[in-house]
This record gives sequence, C-alpha cells and structure tokens, in this order.
Amino acid sequence: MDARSPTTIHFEDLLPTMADKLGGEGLIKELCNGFQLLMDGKKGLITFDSLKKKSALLGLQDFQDEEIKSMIKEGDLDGDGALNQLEFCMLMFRLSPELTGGAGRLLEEAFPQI
Ligand SMILES: [Ca+2]
Repeated sequence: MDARSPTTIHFEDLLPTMADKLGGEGLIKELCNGFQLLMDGKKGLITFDSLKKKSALLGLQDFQDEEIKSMIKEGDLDGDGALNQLEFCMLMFRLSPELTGGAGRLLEEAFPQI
C-alpha cells in the first residue's frame, strides 16, 4: 500500500505511467501540453506565480513555495528565473529517474536543434 495520500500527485509520479501509455513521442507531447497548462499566458513562460496558481487549479496544491522555487531553479537553464517549454520538458525528464535511460535519445529526437 502506498503510504502517500492518494490526493497527493506529483509530476514524477505520473511520468512512468504516462510513458508506458504514450511512448516517448506521446510523452513529450503530453509534457508540452503540461507546459501550456502551467505557463503564464502573457509571458509564455512558467514562472513562480504561474506555477503556484495553476498547480493549485490542477489539484497539485500540495506544492510548497520552496518546492516550486527549487523546481524552477533546477530547470532554469538560461537563468531568466522562469521555465520556457524546452526547460520544462527537460526538467520533467530529469525528475523521473525511471525515464533517464531513454530520455536523452528521446529529447534528441524531439528537439533535434540541441
Ligand atoms: Ca529559463
């Protein structure tokens, strides 16, 4: 039995299931859909404020401020303090150890410009 509350859903918990169902290409598409859901509509980026507000709307309200901050800090590759779509997708892969085996190859296929 899972000791965690069933209402507590984290991205990393969802990823293996999503990967099984969707395959690599579908997973990347879903991750990018997640970006659309979580981003600040005006800026086109995921910011601390948008992540906090949208994650609550999506039932992910158990995120603490510190978790949100560290998530953005960890994913922010260009140092602008927010996550763009690519940064978000790469962070989602990094947060899911189960996927790391194929993540690099999948990302190369999805984002050949890297
Ligand atoms: Ca950034």
